[in-house]
Amino acid sequence: MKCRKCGGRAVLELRRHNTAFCGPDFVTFFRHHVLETVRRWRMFTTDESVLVAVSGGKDSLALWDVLHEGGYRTTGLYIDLGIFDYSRASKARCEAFAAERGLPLRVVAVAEEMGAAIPAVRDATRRPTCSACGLSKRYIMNRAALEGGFPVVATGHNLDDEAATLFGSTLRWDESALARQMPVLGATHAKLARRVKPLFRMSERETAAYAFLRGIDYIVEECPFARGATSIMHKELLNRLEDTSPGSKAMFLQGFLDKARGLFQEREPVVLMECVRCGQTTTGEICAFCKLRDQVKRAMRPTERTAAAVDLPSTEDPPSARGLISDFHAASEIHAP
Ligand code: Q46
Ligand code: ZN
Repeated sequence: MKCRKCGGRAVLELRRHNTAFCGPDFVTFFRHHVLETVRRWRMFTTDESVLVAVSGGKDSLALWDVLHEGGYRTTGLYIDLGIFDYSRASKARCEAFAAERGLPLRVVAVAEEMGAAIPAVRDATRRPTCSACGLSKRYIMNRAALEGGFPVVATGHNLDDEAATLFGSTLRWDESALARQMPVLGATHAKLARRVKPLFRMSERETAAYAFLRGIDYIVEECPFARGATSIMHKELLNRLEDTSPGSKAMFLQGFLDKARGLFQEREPVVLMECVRCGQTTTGEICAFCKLRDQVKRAMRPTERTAAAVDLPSTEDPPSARGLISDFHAASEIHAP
């Protein structure tokens, strides 16, 4: 197998593009596609400061690398969820990445904002862990952007993430979720930062290959609470489809964006107000984050609050966080030169 660009030995075959690349040419190809996506979708310009939400995983660190190398002004944001060893290891990866490149990294702990880390929020509220976690992340991302003067937050959602989300929303015909399925969510209120997903055209496999070839030290393990998530099942189904018909995921997502999303767009006349407690946007009087914080406070006695805030497991440790979403490892996908 030969590299399409230089004719040298290819290390990665991209069946959906019917092509193959050597390492350096794949890196160039990947960067070109991501930066072209940023420009074509008008995500941000080189004059704007971009807050890049990083989790320590391959996607967000690959994104930060591409944007930094592409000449954009970036600052990382790590949200410490307080999920046992997983959070400690992922935070260390983000700090090392930032330090090696001399890039600024902001760290915000959910425990400080909410009064308890994510596992304790789960125990205190019985709300599905990922729902409380997702809500907290969106809230903290937006607030960190506003407070830091960043007009835009970039996240590392890739093609597999977006296609799986679309698949799930379509199965439920969740119209408001379909209306929000966009690589760019504009700032529809003065207190909302723009949210963008520059990797939405790049597959998980391609992103992992980029991170590997760039020598980025990322956390391979997935969050322990990801086990059994419906989105993982949807990803597996789409992977089977992609295996027999390369390009299916991209066609599904791009086809929706081109042809169907407009049908759902007007059906969501959302009026945003400011939360009377924290000033962040909400559709009611008090925002969902403040309500959740109240719930946590009510459910926990003072001693429990102290323990939860310092990330002591309140019931039991979650199952080991080894290779939960997939056993994919970039190294096994790259053919040795
Ligand atoms: S939502 Fe759920 Fe993730 Fe939060 S609790 Fe873990 S798996 S980190 S993307
Ligand atoms: Zn609020």
